[in-house]
Amino acid sequence: MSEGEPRRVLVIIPTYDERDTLPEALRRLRAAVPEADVLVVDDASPDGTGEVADAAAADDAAIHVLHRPGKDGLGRAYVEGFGWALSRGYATVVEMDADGSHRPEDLPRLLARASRSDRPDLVLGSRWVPGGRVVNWPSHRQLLSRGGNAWVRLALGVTVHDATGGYRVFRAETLRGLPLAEIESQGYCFQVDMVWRVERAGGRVVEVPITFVERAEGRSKMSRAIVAEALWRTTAWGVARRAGQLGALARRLARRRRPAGGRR
Ligand SMILES: Nc1nc2c(ncn2[C@@H]2O[C@H](COP(=O)(O)OP(=O)(O)OP(=O)(O)O)[C@@H](O)[C@H]2O)c(=O)[nH]1
Ligand SMILES: [Mg+2]
Repeated sequence: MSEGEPRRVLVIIPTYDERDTLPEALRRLRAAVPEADVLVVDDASPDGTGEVADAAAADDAAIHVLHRPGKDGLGRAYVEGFGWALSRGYATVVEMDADGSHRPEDLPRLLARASRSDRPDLVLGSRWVPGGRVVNWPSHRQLLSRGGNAWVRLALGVTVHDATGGYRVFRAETLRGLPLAEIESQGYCFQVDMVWRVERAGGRVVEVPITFVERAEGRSKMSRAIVAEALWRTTAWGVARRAGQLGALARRLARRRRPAGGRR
């Protein structure tokens, strides 16, 4: 890339206690997509992930680290990372976990899809489209993911099959068009929130099959609280959406009953 040319791709990796997984994720990512820059967003991990990220950044000018003062959820970590990316002129912004579940070797395919001539606003790495796979996931996790996705399609009218996954490619303009500061959702719900916002804004979301691999090291941050958050927020949004649809229907019927141009 020549001086002054806009930087192209930034991969954001949020981390909390990922000291054992981050170095390998960075090594594989830099090998698979050497042209991409990387931003690690660490929430003051007690296990020292922030220092591990700093050491990687000291050795490699393409790696950057954003230190946040404490654990504040995946959603806010991403929103801060998006702001960092947009203020530096990146054209493409990628979300990726540190735990090895998102294979860096799949990223060239996602990026190639993002730059096809139909210019999707958001490309999702998807486990639940033909060709998508999960490896080493117990059946209760598969059930939760499939059930969660079926639920958000029903409740919100989201059209995609993997709205909860966190391996995705945004065009910078897509992010610029969203009210990022308003987003309050945290875990899986954050991922659903983002897809739904892009679809409601009329954006084009496409899915590319990926192989999702259960983490081999470290500890999952998935918790009951995160599942509960996803359930109550999506239910509240679904109810508000149905109420809005009913209100619109009632207004349409009332207009139809009123004689044309007439007054009551
Ligand atoms: N900065 C930051 N990163 C987080 C936070 N919570 C989770 N992460 C990171 O977000 C990514 C996804 O979290 P995981 O623990 O793998 O959770 P998950 O992928 O939803 O659950 P599993 O499928 O069980 O792994 C990982 O890179 C985590 O380290 C947080 O509060 N702040
Ligand atoms: Mg994970």
